[in-house]
Amino acid sequence: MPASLHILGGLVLPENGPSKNANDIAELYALILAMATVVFLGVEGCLIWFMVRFKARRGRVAAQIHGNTRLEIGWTVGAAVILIFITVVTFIKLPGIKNPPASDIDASGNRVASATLLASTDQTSPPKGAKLNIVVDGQQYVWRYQYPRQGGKEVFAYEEMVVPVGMTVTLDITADDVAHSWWIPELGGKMDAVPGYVNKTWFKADEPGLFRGQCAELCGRNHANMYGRVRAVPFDEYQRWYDAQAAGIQAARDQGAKQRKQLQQQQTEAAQQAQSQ
Ligand SMILES: [Cu+2]
Repeated sequence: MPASLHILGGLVLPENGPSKNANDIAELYALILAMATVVFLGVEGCLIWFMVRFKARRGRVAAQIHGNTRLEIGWTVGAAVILIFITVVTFIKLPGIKNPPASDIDASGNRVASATLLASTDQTSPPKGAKLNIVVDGQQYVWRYQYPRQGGKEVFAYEEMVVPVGMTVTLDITADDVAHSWWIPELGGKMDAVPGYVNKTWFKADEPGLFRGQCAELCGRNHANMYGRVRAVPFDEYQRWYDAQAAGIQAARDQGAKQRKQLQQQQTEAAQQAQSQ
């Protein structure tokens, strides 16, 4: 990713950052924007120049021209060449945007040597090595993330997704109620979250950071507050977060079970008292 594109990200280009798919999208966008700028300046330049050069003057008679075969073939072929060029470049870029690459780290967070292969045909499985699969569930008006179980621990989170740097994260995106749309611009394209469907996408944060996004499909009156965030952290920090989150969830469950038990006990006692009276 050229540094200049990085700087322009969010200004004239789509936001992009540490994930290759987002960068490929930004590069495609930049290429098409550059070509469109050349065409725009050419057309508008000619228009203004002709307006000045051939404007009405006293005693001047307009020439009557009927068609110009060479010119017409020229601009038809020119436009076709531009379209073919854009198509070819898009298809060259597309696999890098769609298919997740291998992780830079293994399941325990150690760096792996050659993680540059891009050979996936199946969106769900990076070609080799570790991956982290998270189920993203859109709900009015919050994002819920279900993490894979690790040693019997259950982990989920809302709004902020914590992931390890260098790990290919595959997302199974769905919704509970109405259609939402998952989009963290710096980490790649947006993906619809539709009840009853699972859409797949991925990202790999090459550097740590906090990447913000928002539900990108009008989903109700509180749509504007349906934020999503991804926090990419070193693997150790991720593992600590995962364990703490699992412990917190377990503690809340235990607490809930205890309270339920107390409540049941109280009810039983009350019933017994009522009977004895
Ligand atoms: Cu929404």
